[in-house]
Amino acid sequence: MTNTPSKYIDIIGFPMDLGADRRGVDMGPSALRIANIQTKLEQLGYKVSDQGDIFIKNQERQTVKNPKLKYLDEIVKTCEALAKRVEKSLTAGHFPLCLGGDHSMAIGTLSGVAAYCRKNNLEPGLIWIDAHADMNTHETTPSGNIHGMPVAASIGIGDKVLTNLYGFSPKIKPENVFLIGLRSVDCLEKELIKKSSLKVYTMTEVDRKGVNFIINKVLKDLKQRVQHIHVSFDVDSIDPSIAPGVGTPVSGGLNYREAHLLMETIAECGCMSSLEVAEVNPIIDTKNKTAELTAELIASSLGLRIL
Ligand SMILES: [Mn+2]
Repeated sequence: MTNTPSKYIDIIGFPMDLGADRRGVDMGPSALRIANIQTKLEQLGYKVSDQGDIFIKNQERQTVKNPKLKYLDEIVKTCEALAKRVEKSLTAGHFPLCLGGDHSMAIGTLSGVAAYCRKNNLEPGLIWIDAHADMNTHETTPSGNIHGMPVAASIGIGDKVLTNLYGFSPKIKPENVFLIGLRSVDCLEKELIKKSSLKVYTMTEVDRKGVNFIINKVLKDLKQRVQHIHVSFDVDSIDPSIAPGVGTPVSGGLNYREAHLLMETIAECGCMSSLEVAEVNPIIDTKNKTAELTAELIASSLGLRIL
């Protein structure tokens, strides 16, 4: 188990909005850079290398071929490029920080993480912080949007083109996946979750048990089972009253302190080996406040403390 995140952080931008079929989230990486993410991390003592964005073709230059898997070809192609970059960063002993982009990016990020883990004989684990379960497949999706499918694809459920992305499947064992913050789950998705061995903490559990209890339990469980913890943070997990600029806002999310406490506790554990943030949408934001909050939360997850 790597006990401290690498001193070297590689920022990888993934300006993807095809998985959400809605413009705006493609500007997420820029919004996070404008919120000074690099400086914030350098102030914590990290050496940060911004590797720029992966090129993704505009929605306007493409057509939907399969309405149940919209923009599949471009998403697969670019997620494979992302996987390659993530794997390379980890192989160099660095910490990849992927800035989205809609959450379809996680199919790529997790492919890179899983490929690195396979080669190094490490078991990967995943903390998925999200208002949604992202457990749809082409058969259950009401929208055809691939950003609702990355958890399913990563545990090997769904269309083969997605599950086998980067050449192997599954990327991660469902029992090593912990979902926190859920409050909007589609009907058929619920059935898939119940049949799976995913560990799920909905907002009801957050209300009852509190973030402190939940994240400590998740980290303790994961540390016993895996050697690489990836955190996938969908900014829509936070309440839209403080994070309005997200792909799919849902009321009843994490409040300001709950979100920070979650990230601060992850930092204290010292066991996170890679991180991605998804779904920042500057077009429906107010003066970039959602990206500002997200940049603060990233800093908290990498060691920023009040004292
Ligand atoms: Mn999501």
